[in-house]
Amino acid sequence: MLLSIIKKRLIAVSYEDKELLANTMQASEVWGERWQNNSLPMARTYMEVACRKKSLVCLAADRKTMDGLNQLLDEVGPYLAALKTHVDLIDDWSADSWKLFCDKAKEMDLLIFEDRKFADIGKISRDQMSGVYDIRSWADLVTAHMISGQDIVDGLQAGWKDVGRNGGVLLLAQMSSRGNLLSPEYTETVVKSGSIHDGVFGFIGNGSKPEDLKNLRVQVGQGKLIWTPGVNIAVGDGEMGQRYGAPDEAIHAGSDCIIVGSGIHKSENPAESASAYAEVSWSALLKRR
Ligand code: S5P
Repeated sequence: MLLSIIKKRLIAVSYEDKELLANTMQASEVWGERWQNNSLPMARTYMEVACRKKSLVCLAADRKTMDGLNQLLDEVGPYLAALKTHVDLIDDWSADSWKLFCDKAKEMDLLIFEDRKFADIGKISRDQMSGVYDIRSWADLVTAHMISGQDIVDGLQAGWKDVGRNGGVLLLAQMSSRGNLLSPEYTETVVKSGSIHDGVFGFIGNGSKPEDLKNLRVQVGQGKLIWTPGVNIAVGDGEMGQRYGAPDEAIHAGSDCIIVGSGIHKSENPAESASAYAEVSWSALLKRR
């Protein structure tokens, strides 16, 4: 009994020490091997932002009006490291209102991630970075499927280069949705070619299954980042085939960022929920070190 109390105290002390240490530590110390093995500027920017904000949370801001998006960002921005958008699902989108929204996100020290899930050939993907939404001018990160081959990464990178900006591509290596067609063999192929490509920021892994994530981390190695949707403090099945796993388990399994949507924007108190996800994710990272 006495022994277990002492043991618990020791664990608590060492955790507090780590927390204290983290306040003064550099991102390189907090992220350890991940930092050492990843020199992509955008990946390091993310690791630094996560340390400043003490959060590994990317908000999936799946709201359909500009007012709804702005209100959500005002409430939860301080608890996030990144903001994920689906620019084409907003009913009252305009270039001006979007610019103001992105400026606000930048002021809140957030990476902006357009989850466009590009899948076309390289040159068309490059052109799709411009067009009405002009994604290349405001997004720091985008998602892509590698089903059309690895030229898609060069195409997207060329899109950013066309406007003199840097960005990173997150390749979908796994998905969280029931019945998806991303087989283990497909995952392996995506990771093999994506891991050696400088334009690849990292991979989307399945947050609903920690064992899938562990396998993915082994294949990816220590360098590239893994970001995971399908995460909710209330684990289980979500709407229309979505599945959820626990945020801390995802990070212990090797994820570097939890992508949370409904767990925050559908909560009765989004700020409270965002703060809880930030706390869980940051503590899990400190314990993983
Ligand atoms: O496999 C995936 C990949 C992505 S990027 N499963 C996903 O759910 N996503 C995205 O993450 C999805 O497009 C949505 O914006 C978010 C999850 O939202 P939630 O409400 O289920 O947390």
